[in-house]
Amino acid sequence: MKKISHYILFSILFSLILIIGIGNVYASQSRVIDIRASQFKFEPGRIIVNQGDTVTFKVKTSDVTHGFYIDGYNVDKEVRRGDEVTVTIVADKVGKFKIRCSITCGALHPFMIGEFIVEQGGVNYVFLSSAVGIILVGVSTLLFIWRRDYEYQA
Ligand SMILES: [Cu+2]
Repeated sequence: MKKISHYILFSILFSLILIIGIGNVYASQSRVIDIRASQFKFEPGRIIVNQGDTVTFKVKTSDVTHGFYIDGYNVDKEVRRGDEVTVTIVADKVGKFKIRCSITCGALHPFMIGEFIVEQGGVNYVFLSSAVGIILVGVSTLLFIWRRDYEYQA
């Protein structure tokens, strides 16, 4: 009877860690990225974030009206001179996505392309090590109790 309750206690502890862990193994952060569009480029031309990051783009143009379009992320905004257009997304898809100008802005408009790269999220080592620590403490406590019970029986 006693042993069964230990099992239950340990299972509850373990599933609790799993549930919390699913959301925390990957450390996500908020980023603000300033982008300047001009004929015929985006600066910076390459943006790299981690999966799960909340990314806010602040887009300005330094000459004519451009479009700010990101493949696969359903972003398409018109950016006029003098305006700052803000777009916030959660980078939930891993991969390389093209940033394009979606408004014809001149001869080399089709070549106005940038890259938005979403990398597999970084591992949250603080969380992982504390989870491992809790599991170790739990297991050793159980072993201690089991051994003690066994010795009492003998
Ligand atoms: Cu353009």
